[in-house]
Amino acid sequence: MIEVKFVRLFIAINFENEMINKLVGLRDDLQETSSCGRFSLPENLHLTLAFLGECDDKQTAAAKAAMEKTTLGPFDLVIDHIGRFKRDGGDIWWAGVQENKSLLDLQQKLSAELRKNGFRLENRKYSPHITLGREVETSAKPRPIEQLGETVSKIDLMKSERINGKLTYTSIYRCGKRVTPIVVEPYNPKWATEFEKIRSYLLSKKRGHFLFEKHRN
Ligand code: 2AM
Repeated sequence: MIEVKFVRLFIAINFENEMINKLVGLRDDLQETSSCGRFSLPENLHLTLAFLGECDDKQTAAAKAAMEKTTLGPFDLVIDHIGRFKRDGGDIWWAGVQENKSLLDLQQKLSAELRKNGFRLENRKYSPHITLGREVETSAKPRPIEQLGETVSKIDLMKSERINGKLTYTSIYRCGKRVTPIVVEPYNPKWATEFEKIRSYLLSKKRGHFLFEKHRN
């Protein structure tokens, strides 16, 4: 008999170290004002786009295919508040994402591709958050915070498992591009001469009038 192996999967945005350090600062602030709670490890801080649950090999391949079909242009993501989901036995506290059309588009496109590939996803409204702590009892209040953020250009298929009792998330597949910095050439005085030649030529032919006059202060 063939044994079918299942893995617990979700698709998430992971962050660079600088952003993780800032999120750890928020987690530490929360922990300091809490009498109890299970607080997220730095390596587990992420933003979930879709929770897939237990998947076999075929579903894992289908999830990868859906990610590939979801186009991802780099966009800026900003965290600007701390909030909570009320729960009996201790709340879930999180860092909240500022309203972001690019993020919602990404989440919706990805969900549509996942559904096409057979996944049954939750129909709840997407509420983007980065969990800082669970089962938290605290005197802290939900509040706006100084903005922090980074440019997002990739998404990860994450495996969730307990290793020696420790909740461990591992990226098993990554989609998207690293952001390539725009290279600005150093100023070259030759350009000024060339530009002046073109400008004089166009003005002499009365072709460049609109182009050059429009931007004159
Ligand atoms: P949470 O942080 O609010 O619990 C891995 O569990 C990731 O998937 C977490 O970010 C978790 O969000 C999210 N997730 C969404 N729906 C889930 C569900 N039904 N069960 C477990 N995790 C879920």
